[in-house]
Amino acid sequence: MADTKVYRASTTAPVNIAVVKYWGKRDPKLNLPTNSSLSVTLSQDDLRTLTTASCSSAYKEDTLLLNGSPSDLTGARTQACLRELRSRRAALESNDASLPKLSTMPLLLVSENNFPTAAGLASSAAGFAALVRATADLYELPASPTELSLIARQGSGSACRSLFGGYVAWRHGSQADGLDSKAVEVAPASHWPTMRALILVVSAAKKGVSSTSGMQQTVATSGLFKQRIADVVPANMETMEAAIAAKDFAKFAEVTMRDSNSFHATCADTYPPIFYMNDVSRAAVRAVEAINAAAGRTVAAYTFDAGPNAVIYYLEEDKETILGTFYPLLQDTDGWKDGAKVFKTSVEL
Ligand code: 2P0
Repeated sequence: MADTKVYRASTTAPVNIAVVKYWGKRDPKLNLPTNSSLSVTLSQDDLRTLTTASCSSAYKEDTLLLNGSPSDLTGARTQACLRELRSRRAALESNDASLPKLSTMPLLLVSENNFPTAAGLASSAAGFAALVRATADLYELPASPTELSLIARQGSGSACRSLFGGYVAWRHGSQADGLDSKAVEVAPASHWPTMRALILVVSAAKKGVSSTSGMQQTVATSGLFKQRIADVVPANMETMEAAIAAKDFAKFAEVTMRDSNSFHATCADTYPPIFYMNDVSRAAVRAVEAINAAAGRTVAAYTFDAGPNAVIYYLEEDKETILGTFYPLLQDTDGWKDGAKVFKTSVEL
């Protein structure tokens, strides 16, 4: 009798926010970056993607349901991930004839975020990390998070960093085949468990210039970008790793803010220029500067990705100061419900 059983595995993957930013590809096809990057993984209690991967010979074709809606699975990036996962499963099957032939069965991937889609938070990192790990679990692949990061990277660069909790580096690597362009844990969340992040959702609008095309334009046209890659990022990576090792918040904060500023400066230096931050983003920068000046020490650090939303890092011991400043400010912004507007979160264990 034909095997029509449904095989299934579920997993979750967290969102990560870079403190040294990935921006630029040296190989767009393999999704290899021009520079290393480093991120903090946020708690899954607040922000995560849950993905169930299943396969069955009773299914008709590969299908992806994203937050309840059918989504495109035919993109080159998704296909690269699925091809790699299937070929690893096929290798296991060819070594052990007793294994069911899952690699030839159509897949159903059901993916959901626990944060409002309308919040405009980048979800491709958690999305691809969850897709890759759920399918790897379904296929019972003996792969470490770093090995899976090589696959998730091909879905979306930042996704490779969402396979770990805590503090994570994506080493840019130098090989043409990309096999050394992978994520590694710099420190577990337990190393510095008082780290917190506040996400200020400034706008839920879809960004004007996608990260993928924006970074290509920057690589092609920005002179400042060359300096960022040659000098700024290598120095920031080194200082950031030392700051994390020493749990030196002032240093961590300074590099975080400087690196965000450097990234947005290269965006402005792109021709034509790319602007992700808006007036509200800039007000958040000023608010952080004011909090730090009033405290007489660094208690908060801002960072912005390819959009206007601010992420503020701070330590638990300073929460009264940070929340006291930002909550009232946010409550004045009309049209926003609290839950979709601000997320207070910790670092993922
Ligand atoms: C980062 N960003 O390091 C940087 C900071 C945005 C600004 O990674 O083309 O969606 O899919 O590899 O990963 C956004 O870029 O780009 C990103 P692709 P991705 O988090």
